[in-house]
Amino acid sequence: MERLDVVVVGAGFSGLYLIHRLRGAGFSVRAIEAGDDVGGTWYWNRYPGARCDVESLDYCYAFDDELLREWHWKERYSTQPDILDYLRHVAERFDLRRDITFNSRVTHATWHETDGRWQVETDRGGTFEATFLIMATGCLSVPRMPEFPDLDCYGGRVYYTARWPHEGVDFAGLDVAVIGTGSSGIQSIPVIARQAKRVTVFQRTPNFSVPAFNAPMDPELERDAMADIPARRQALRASDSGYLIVRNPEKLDGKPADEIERELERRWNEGGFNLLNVYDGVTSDPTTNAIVADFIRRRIRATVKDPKIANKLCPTNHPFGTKRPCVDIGYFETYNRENVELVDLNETPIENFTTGGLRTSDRNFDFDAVVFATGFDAMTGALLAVEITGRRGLSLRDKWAHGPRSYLGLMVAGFPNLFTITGPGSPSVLTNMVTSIEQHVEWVTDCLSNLRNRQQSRIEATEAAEDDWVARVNREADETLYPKANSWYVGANVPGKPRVFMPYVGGLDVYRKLCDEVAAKDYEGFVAGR
Ligand code: NA7
Repeated sequence: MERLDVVVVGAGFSGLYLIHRLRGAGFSVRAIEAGDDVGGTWYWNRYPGARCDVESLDYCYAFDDELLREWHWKERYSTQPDILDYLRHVAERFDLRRDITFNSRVTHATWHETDGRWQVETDRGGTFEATFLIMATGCLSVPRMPEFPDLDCYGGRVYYTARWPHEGVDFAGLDVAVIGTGSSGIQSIPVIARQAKRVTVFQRTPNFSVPAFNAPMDPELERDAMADIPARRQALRASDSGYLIVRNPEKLDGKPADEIERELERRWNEGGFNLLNVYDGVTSDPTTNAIVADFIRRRIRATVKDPKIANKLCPTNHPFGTKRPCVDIGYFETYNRENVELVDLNETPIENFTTGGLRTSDRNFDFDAVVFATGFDAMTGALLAVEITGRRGLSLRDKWAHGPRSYLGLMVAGFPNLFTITGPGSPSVLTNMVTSIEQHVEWVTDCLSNLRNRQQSRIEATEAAEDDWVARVNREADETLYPKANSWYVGANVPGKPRVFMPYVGGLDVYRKLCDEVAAKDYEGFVAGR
């Protein structure tokens, strides 16, 4: 058994930075990773067209000047292989692999009160003991594989976007079905359609998607971005989203319609999440939201030639932005191809799979392969996949039976010395994940150093602080349009999951300040001791 100061679960963006930072602060640390390499999300999601929806210059670590300077992104929005290469480079550059145990999935983590230590067990029989346990397991890492009747009878090939074969898939000459039109479906469908003989897309909910206007990295843009790295880092850290998109603070009330249209047009042409920031109140004011949503629907109708198909592709059952908007490359254009068919599952639901394909309420479909792009058990899935047992035998699963509860999305009352990186209750998925991860990793490392300086080795959130924080997370979410959508933000995509809005909506800038104030007030809301 290995005894450590800290065990980290996961070796993606969070785990890698934790190893580097904790090691630098003088702690012994080991990360345990299920995959056979680093990368987390970017290790697993290898489907065709997989790409980040945050611009490359923002979607990378900002903690090290040299790292920023030496790495050159190839495109405005990076592909999965490029991000994986980057993370491998980071692992080499900071010599991180020697502190990672690969091919091992953590199954159990148990707090032993008498020794004040976590015991961590893996599916490979490994056992580790550590004073602190840090879950760096990612927000979207447990894929959801819906149970369709008779799926096991289907004789063709079955693929999941989040568990794509490492050797890739050649769809040439094949009839392919795709189920799911979230980000993974929207990114992969255009690529698969260019390769396959036929593609049938089974859509349950149409999504808002905005073109990426992806392009090779503009060297001038890159030069400008790197000209003053400390200022850039400062700007990222001061931003509410963790990326450097210019947010328009103006409201659209009272503005002439033609001016609004021009602004929407301009933001659309900038690509990606720019449209989300077109005016103040897109995700909180129903009128503003409706105007932006209508603009996108008009764009869909202008792109898709068949008006009936365009209509089916227009999202109407949730406000824009309340499900994470997709950023695409030629998604809606794909439906103008002869070899692509769209099936609206609201009109004709799937009844069951057959040996050759599936049957909806009105037709049989035969295909050689099916691709499930059906999402994740988001935010809590990976934490609850480990049997975590805290003080007095309390299991995290029981504690969260009615939804996740935490203080600042960082710690859970009843679970001493357990930290969650970008856990539920923190801004996480509403922001650039890398900026949020850096904030959490730095806060947690500082907290552990602080405890050590005071000869303390134990910290836990109080129930009262947790109750206040949960109330605040809910209250602020209720002031927005987010809870109106059946999104994975509220767990609506997983049958039986409690409906709770999980991320903190108040902005990364506000949140960072709160975390810093808590630390400055001697870790207010936490109890520390020996
Ligand atoms: P998402 O966004 O959760 O999308 C999953 C899609 O799969 C979505 O269209 C779902 O429809 C659909 N789905 C799920 N279950 C079914 C069943 N049973 N039948 C038909 N359709 C189904 O996951 P992604 O992987 O695309 O993206 C996740 C995040 O990764 C994304 O937001 C970015 O942050 C990156 P629904 O909407 O539930 O009706």
